Amino acid sequence: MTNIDYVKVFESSSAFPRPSSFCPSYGTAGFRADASLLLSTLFRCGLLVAARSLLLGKSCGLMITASHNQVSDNGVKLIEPDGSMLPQDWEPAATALAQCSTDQEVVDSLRSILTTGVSASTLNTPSCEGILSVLFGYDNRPSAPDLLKAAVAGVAALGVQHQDVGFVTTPMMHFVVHQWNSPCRPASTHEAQETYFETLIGAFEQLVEGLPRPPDGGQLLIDCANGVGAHHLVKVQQRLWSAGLQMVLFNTGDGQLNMECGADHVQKERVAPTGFPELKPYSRCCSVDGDADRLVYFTVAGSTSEGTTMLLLDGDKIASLTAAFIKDLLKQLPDSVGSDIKVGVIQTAYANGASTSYVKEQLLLSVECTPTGVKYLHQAAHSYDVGVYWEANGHGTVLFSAELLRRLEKAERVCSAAKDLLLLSKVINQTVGDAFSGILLVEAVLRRKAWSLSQWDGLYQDMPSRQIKLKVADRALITVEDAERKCVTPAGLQKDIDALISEYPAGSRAFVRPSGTEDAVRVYSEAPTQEQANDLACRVGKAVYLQAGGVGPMP
Ligand code: G16
Repeated sequence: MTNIDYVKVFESSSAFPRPSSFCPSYGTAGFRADASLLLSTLFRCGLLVAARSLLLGKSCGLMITASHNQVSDNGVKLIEPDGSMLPQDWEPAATALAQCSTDQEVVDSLRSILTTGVSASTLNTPSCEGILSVLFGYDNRPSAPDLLKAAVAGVAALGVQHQDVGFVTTPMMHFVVHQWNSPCRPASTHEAQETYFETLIGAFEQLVEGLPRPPDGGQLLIDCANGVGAHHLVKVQQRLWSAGLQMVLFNTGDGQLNMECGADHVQKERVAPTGFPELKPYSRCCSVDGDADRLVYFTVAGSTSEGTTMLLLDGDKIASLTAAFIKDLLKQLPDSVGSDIKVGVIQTAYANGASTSYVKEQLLLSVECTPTGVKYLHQAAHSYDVGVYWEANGHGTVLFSAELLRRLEKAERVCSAAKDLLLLSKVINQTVGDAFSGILLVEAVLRRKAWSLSQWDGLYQDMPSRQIKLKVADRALITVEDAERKCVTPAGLQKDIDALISEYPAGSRAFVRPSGTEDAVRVYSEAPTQEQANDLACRVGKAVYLQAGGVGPMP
């Protein structure tokens, strides 16, 4: 890599100094912080993604978003040429570059990435300057334009071109980057976006072709979190209405992004989002997050004297519905195609215990548990022919192996189940978790099974659970192991958590972990009754507060 102009890198870097009190780290899904702190991080991510593109000889992507976080935050997600996330072995290099204190350190850190590399396998790949570019996408946060300029400056400092994809959801961006690097590269990123909708909607239309509309007329009330999803959903409303799906959009941008709305709010608080009409029992509703990569469904059950009961159909329920449907289809394949197909369901510690039991005991499928972060689940899903992964918060997808797709293609003319599985692999975004893809998937499966929301909800009954978050002075002091189910430091905290759990009935559990997207520590609990789950979460939260330097209100 001899043709890098490091003087230019040094000079460009000087326009984006790192605030001295800000020490960014690559977190659960990239970098995330208050937007006012992020100009240097975006410039350096521009350098990094351009360097990665040069090393791979392909176009990488950079999405400016802080997803479910409050509107004053922003962040960056880095995308590989195949549409996947930045490989984990690059994360330390990303953090080191983002934390450099001087422009010379930035140059040295970049030089180290480009010359010694962080992975030997990437070093020998020739560069293809001139024919590759970095693709940029962003959500509708007001800080996006300035951060985009910083990222563009980083890419330009390495002499790499860029393409502005514009307002996109994160999953659209992953799909577009994948398309851009495919043998049939689209003429423009706009065309790649059209291919995205055509692929997903075209497959949905075929899956539901000839089936009657649901008894409720196919109406789905969608909370768009005042995020970028609304911008695109509105464009496909008419076409989907013709296919029997009537999307009624709320929180399309008049209110504040993610404020008392969005998938994270609905899932954590178990309430309907603000801006929603009064719900009729079992009316179909769903909520996506700010960059539309998460999806949860919800509804209300019949009214009681105390009001209606909120029913949440979260990522675990979506995974269970999907895994059950896929399993049924696989059973219909002839032995020559499908006798040895390995199916796995990947979850995190947040998965409701009842969902894990349902998948293991009713569906008889294997379950794996990884740390939080779709980057871990996605990687684990790759070791199956069909890897179904979802986090309880609604982030997930299903990966089909290339070998299985080849077998299904051979069989599709003679076997309708093979054709259906192929259509599912198109409805389901293969690059990353995707709320729009999730809606089409859920709606198609419910229609195929002629199921109501209540029947779907009846797959299993959730264990009562509670999630809270609290602040500590330095959340890095809390370290965890065993897929985040055990706390290692502060020493003694896990012993206290175990002692608290032992005071609740068998089957109760709780854990603590530092968030990788917010300045917060998360506590999760499950117990036989809601009161017990609330109580356990609160008491574990107090123990964390006392032992890990809590600040602000004690839980
Ligand atoms: C991101 C990740 C998810 C993760 C979530 C919360 O989601 O992609 O895998 O579950 O953050 O992470 P944490 O608990 O570490 O804050 P999103 O939708 O915010 O990009």
